[in-house]
Amino acid sequence: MSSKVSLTRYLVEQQRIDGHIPAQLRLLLEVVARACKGISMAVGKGALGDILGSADSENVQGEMQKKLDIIANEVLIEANEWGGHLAAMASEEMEAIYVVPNRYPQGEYLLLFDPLDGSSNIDVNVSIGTIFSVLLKPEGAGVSEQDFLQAGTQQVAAGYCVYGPQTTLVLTVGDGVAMFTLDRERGSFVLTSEHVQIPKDTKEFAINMSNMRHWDTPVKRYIDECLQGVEGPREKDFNMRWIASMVADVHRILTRGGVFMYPWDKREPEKPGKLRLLYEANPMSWLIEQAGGAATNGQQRILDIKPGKLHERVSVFLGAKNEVERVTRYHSER
Ligand code: AHM
Ligand code: MG
Repeated sequence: MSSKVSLTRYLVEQQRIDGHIPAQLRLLLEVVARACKGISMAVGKGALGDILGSADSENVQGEMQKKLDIIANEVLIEANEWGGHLAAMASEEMEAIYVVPNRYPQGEYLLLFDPLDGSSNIDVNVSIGTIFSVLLKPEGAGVSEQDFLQAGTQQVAAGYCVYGPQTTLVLTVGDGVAMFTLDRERGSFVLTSEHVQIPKDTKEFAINMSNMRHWDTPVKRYIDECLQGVEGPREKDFNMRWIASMVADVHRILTRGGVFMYPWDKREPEKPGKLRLLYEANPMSWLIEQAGGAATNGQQRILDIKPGKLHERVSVFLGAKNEVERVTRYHSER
């Protein structure tokens, strides 16, 4: 890989060589990256800025918002609303879609995001991130929530930015997965890995074990077999990691392999899962598939799910292909 390829150059070359990134999409991705730089700066201030703690408000999911949830949401909206590349945005932190105001030109793309994923980790200085997904607005006048209800296979770009010891932007436009590390001195994202691939097998799983007693039988079976180690049917010892930031757990999996699960459980049986389909599961599932992994909800490929509503939730099993296929098979065998 040639040294010091900036995100801008990578996108220009994608546009030029493959022709599958139209100029407006390139602009959109650059703007998202710029917003992520702004969020990274805010995150880095920690207790020195007015960013930690609760905002004393609830989002549409009934979850308490942190100050940084709201700041990150505003940064993304302000960066993206005026460029002319978007028709509307949707966010974990907003009940309704945000239509680009009339004073700005309207573009043909829709941007969805979880502005600050892993909110419970903000105040304790553990990795958090921004997740985003880009769709094309269906033809027709105006824009409505219905326009966002597209299967994950329709995404034209997806990615996340993880704010950890390093700030790393991870992106797919359907041509593999590329990672860009923020060069803090230069203020630009630099390409640091390309054609990322996840091994098909793994000895590392990520799940919140404290929910074990609430899990469904297939999930209990899968984890129980992992825990039996070399003496059990898997005949190998497994390691466990759980960061409680999907962004950071997925980043570890894209970097060194593994499998991530946030299944349906009996705590709130009417909800299909905790994570949101359109701006968490779909972009992550596409990245994982682009890296040779798999992603299902236990029954079907996540990217094939036709969403019924904007903030729809879903069970998530993603990562190493053979492990995801195994736990999915356990769901069909019960
Ligand atoms: P958030 O978007 O409100 O931060 O919630 C999503 C997060 C994921 O990043 C993470 O995998 C999960 O919630 C952790 O949940 P739990 O605290 O139940 O382990
Ligand atoms: Mg989230």
